Amino acid sequence: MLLLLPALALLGEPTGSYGSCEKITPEATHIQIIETEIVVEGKSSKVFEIIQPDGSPVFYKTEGMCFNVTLENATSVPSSLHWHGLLLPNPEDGVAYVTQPPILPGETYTYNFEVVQNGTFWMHSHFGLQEQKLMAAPLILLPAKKNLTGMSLPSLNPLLFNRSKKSG
Ligand SMILES: [Cu+2]
Repeated sequence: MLLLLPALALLGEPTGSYGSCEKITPEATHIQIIETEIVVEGKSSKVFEIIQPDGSPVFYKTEGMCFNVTLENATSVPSSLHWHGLLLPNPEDGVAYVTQPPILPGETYTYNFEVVQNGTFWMHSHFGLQEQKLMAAPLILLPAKKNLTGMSLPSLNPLLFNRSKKSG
């Protein structure tokens, strides 16, 4: 029992070693989670989707900047998004019932912390089987202070991301 105490003490630890990013900022990237429908081999299935205002399923951020995301739960069920593999203050980790209460339908939650790494990651729900129902998307952290001229971003695997929607 005593061995568990140091681990429990880490929950809710304040930011600190990751630099300062204001919790509420007006220029936050608005990410929405929605319910949608896909058709696979002629059969329709209800799934989730993570979308940005421009319709892109891929979220890009640059190392050294603030993450600064407002997540809107536009589904009919509680949820949250986990930023897989990111080094961040524990309260920003996005795991419902572990580091935060779930975001209820129609509500928003703002995540903000300094991006301290680069590479290819992903974001996904840790709530129930939402991840298995496609509440997941690429999350790419571009390197800071590097000349990216002439560099092309990787194209997405069409098998994963060309969804054929039944409607809308
Ligand atoms: Cu994960």
